[in-house]
Amino acid sequence: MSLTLYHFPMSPFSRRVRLALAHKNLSYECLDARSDAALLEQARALSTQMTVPVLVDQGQAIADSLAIINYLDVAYPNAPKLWPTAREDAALSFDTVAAVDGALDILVDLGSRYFLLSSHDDWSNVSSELVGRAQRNLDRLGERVATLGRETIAASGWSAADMALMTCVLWLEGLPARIGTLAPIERIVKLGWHLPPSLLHWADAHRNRTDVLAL
Ligand SMILES: N[C@@H](CCC(=O)N[C@@H](CS)C(=O)NCC(=O)O)C(=O)O
Repeated sequence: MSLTLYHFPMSPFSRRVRLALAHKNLSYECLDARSDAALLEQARALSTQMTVPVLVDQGQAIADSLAIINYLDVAYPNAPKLWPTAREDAALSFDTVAAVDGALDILVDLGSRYFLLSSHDDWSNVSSELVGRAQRNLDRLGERVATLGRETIAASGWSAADMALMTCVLWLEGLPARIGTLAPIERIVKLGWHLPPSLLHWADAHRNRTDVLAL
């Protein structure tokens, strides 16, 4: 088996894949594309997504964290499952990840890819509408974990939904302390969203997991 992961150490998308690989007990070569421009070019050349993470398994590249997670469950069926199989668990898990990405994608886009448009007259209307969507997703996730009555999204236990939500909370709560390290971080912090306290409380139950501590 030869697995290679191009990642950014702090990225919530990369971190959820690292948690998934840990859950599957898979060993892999981990290449930090943030620290080495040549590695970033290699990662970008591997797919049309132009984003990190990218996993290479037996010479085949898979881009996008969710595609990678879905792939791992299919390619390594005998390793612990990433997605729950019961219908209600599956519905909650997929919807949770959609809400996580519904928040993260907007905040990353506004703080980085689209930021050059911020001097446009319509920027504040467009960005406040989008940040409103991101906040609705965060609020929905906060309500969900507050009413679940258990520590994991799925009744069957820790799954890819928890990995996505945990890495989202860690990333968002850690942004203020990282201002000054990368330009988009301050812009994202200043967009005007907030993490519902119930999400921080939910994350507290998982902070001391060995795989989370190793992130
Ligand atoms: N949907 C993608 C999003 C990945 C993503 O946005 N990655 C960012 C890092 S957090 C990236 O590669 N940014 C560099 C770029 O877009 O050029 C996934 O889930 O993997």
